[in-house]
Amino acid sequence: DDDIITVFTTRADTLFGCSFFLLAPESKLLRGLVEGTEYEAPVMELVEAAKKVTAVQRAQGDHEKHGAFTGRYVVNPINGEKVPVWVGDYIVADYGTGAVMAVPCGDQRDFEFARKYDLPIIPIILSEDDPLYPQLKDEQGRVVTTVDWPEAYAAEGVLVQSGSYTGMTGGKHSEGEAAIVAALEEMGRGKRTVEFRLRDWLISRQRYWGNPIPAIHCEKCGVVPVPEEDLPVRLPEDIDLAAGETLATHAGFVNTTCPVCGGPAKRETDTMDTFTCSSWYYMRYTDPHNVHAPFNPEKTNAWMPVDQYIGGIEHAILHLLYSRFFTKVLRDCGLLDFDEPFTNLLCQGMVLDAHGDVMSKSKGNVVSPEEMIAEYGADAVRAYILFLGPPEKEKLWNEDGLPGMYKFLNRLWRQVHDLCGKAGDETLFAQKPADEAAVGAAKKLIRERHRVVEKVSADIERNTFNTAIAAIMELSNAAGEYLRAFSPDDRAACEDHRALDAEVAEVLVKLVAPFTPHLADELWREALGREGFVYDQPWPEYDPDQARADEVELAVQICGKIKGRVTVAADAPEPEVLAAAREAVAAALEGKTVKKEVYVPGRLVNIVAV
Ligand code: ANZ
Ligand code: ZN
Repeated sequence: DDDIITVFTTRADTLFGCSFFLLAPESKLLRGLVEGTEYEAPVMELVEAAKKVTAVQRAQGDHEKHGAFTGRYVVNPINGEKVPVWVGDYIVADYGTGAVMAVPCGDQRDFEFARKYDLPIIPIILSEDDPLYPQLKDEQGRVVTTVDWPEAYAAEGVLVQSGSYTGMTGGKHSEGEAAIVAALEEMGRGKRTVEFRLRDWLISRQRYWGNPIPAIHCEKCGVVPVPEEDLPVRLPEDIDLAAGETLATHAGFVNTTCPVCGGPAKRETDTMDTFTCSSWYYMRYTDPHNVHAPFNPEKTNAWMPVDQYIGGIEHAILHLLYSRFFTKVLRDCGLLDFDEPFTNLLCQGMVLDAHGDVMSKSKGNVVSPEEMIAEYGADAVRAYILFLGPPEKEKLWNEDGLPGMYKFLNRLWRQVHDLCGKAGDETLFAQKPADEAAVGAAKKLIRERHRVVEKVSADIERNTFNTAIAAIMELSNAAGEYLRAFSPDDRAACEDHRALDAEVAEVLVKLVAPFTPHLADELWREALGREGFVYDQPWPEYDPDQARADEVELAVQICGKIKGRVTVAADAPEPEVLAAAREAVAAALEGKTVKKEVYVPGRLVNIVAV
């Protein structure tokens, strides 16, 4: 007949691999398909059996799949082929359309189903190194309809046995997928869509914390909402939770009067899931003192969405889904003019103990920052934690480097004072006349000042704070060399020096401020003699041209092993660089023939020689 059954698929590229068609046991279509036929009994038996197991359980990968043939066929829109219709108990009725184009070669559940009921498994996507690929790469029709694979084919690859799409890449968002979707849209037999899977959400909880559900139960009037002017309903604070008291046993909370008839009534004592708070709290931050409404949309629209959201991966699924849901509902209500709450998400990795175990109070392996802060200060501890590695990576806690960070910050402190002409007794200066090396140190400091600002700016944007701190250390090293090369008196006597000193001091303080704000503000006022706070200051500028080194040192490798180093002009042409590199390792090359040379500008030259 002419009925059309719609399916939802994320893999339109696999349409040629569809060898059967599945309906959920709850499908309303089933009865009509099998009524009065020999297939009615087995299909209805399966439908009854499926009722005894929840749909969630049935859809789980490890649950044994059950199915029955309906005796009917559908036509595959892409190639006109007849495909048998089965009922399958792992198909979820309320996801997508409750009907699935089964592709056993690409979907593990369909694969297991095909194996169990001996249905064809048609390979339609292969990687080019697959043994079947040479045989099928030009094949437009069907030659292979079953495979000896142990499981469905997870690899991305090239479409085979797929009509005119054969040879295109397959996979999500692939060339083949785009082409097949376009063809279906053209024929009016399919369209792109977005599918959500948000289950019903029971928000009521039987516990004290959580926001009260503003409802009143009256014997006469039933469930009555608390009138708006009586909101919010507040939790009682005189409750003895330790003694086992609950909202339901707290007479002062429970007993109230009915807002409709004025008779005695009882408050709802369930509270709401805490997700009902965490799904929109960030909007409240945009208008925290508002006593009339959750927020003033004007303010919320001005501040939101959140530019950078940070949280543990444990919040990634439900919290983000609910937050988006709340945002979209509020948008649909006309309260918000944006539709995604967060622009960027950073999931920070956990800090584990030295053995790689999660820290927890019950395991007694929690390290407390208080003691470290008491010894080294909050700035050193914060900078050290950020220095441990990229924030999204898991880290093993190790305190050994903390004294090193503390030493670095102390050195930075002295250097900034030195640069400001406030040298203390501990500073080490070479009281010697400026020579070529000293000039080199000054040039290097100027270059580092620009390079490190560029690097730290980019690292902060990428949230790689560890490499930003490492770069500040490099600038500090350059400052150290410079300070050792010129005496304070020489620097004080020269205008150029004074300008450079002041500039580098300011840059160091501003760069380190996000990581060690206390230290930075102290230096800002004490050493630099400025007012206010660093966070009110503009971020330092840099000149990309000055950040480039005029000379670079390259490692010279022979067959991947470093055999020497060579210094060349940063913009030296490749033949010149290669010649210099060969000369630097001439001894090691003796008696060998150079087969190949690879130049990675700014880093290395690798010579393959045998
Ligand atoms: C063909 C196909 C080929 C699929 C392939 C997957 C892999 P997600 O990504 O979770 O949204 N599907 C659709 N509706 C379903 C339902 N009601 N019950 C069970 N499975 C259903 O999953 C989308 C995929 O899940 C869809 O893409 C469909 O199988 C299946 F190599 O279609 B697919
Ligand atoms: Zn009443």
